[in-house]
Amino acid sequence: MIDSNLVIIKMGGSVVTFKDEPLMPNMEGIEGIAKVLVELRKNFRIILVHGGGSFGHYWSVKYDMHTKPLPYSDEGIAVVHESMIKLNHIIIEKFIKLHLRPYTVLPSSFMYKGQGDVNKIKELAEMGAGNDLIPVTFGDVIYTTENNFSILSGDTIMSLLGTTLHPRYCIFTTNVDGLYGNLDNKDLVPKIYLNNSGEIIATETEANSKIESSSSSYDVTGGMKRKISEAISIAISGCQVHLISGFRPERILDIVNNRDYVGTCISLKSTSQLAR
Ligand code: ATP
Ligand code: IP8
Repeated sequence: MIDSNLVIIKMGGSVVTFKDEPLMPNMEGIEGIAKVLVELRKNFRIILVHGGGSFGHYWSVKYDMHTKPLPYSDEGIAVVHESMIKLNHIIIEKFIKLHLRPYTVLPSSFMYKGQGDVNKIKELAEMGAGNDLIPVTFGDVIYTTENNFSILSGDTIMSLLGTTLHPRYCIFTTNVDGLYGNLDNKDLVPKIYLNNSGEIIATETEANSKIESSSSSYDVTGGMKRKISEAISIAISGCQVHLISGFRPERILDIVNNRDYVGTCISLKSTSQLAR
């Protein structure tokens, strides 16, 4: 059953940081989204996830955590985790100044042995009900089992939360307008329809359209390719998934108000027919 009052949003690392400049937050990107959340919070409960951008990804590449087999170096684990806490702190501080009421929840508190803990995830949705609080979590390096740690992408967190909590909308923001069928000519794919097995049965304009993807050289968690596969698993569970530019955050309001917007919507064929 869809929780029609809940929206889950990922602030991509490409929005909240300058991905090409190590350890550089993008304060305009953070502020732009915060201002829209002030409006959105009037009518919806929100859970926010943010990515690592030039914080977590920068250090995980430095410590070779994307190429080396486990276990990672202790120093790498400590430094990546600290950098994510630092980025989270920058975001939270800005949110509070802009009159939002964020409440950080470390991903390690709702993960157990590398899997999402359903009860703790449900608690995330509960803690933002009946008050103004917005639970905020983020991609991180987390303990799994047998002395191993693993990088947990914010995109994977989106799919854990989306498939467990069944929000009305799951929205991924990045530094591009949505999914491009062709990265070179920025040919945007506005709609992707899936069958119940998650196979793409049609795009807005043509059946079985081929979607190209590539990932940035220091994206240890797989960039856009990973994002699309997580988005598909959320959409299969019945939730509409939207990919939009985080630099045009007003598009979040267009989505929840059922207005036309620039971006990519991924949904089950049956869900999209019901919703629009
Ligand atoms: P982070 O993982 O740091 O949170 P993010 O969630 O903001 O980052 P990225 O992983 O940087 O997102 O993915 C966005 C990038 O994906 C774009 O900047 C674009 O260059 C790249 N990309 C690769 N293939 C495509 C595609 N087919 N359509 C759109 N963007 C694509
Ligand atoms: O940026 C991974 O989260 P993402 C964060 O959402 C780290 O892929 C620690 C690299």
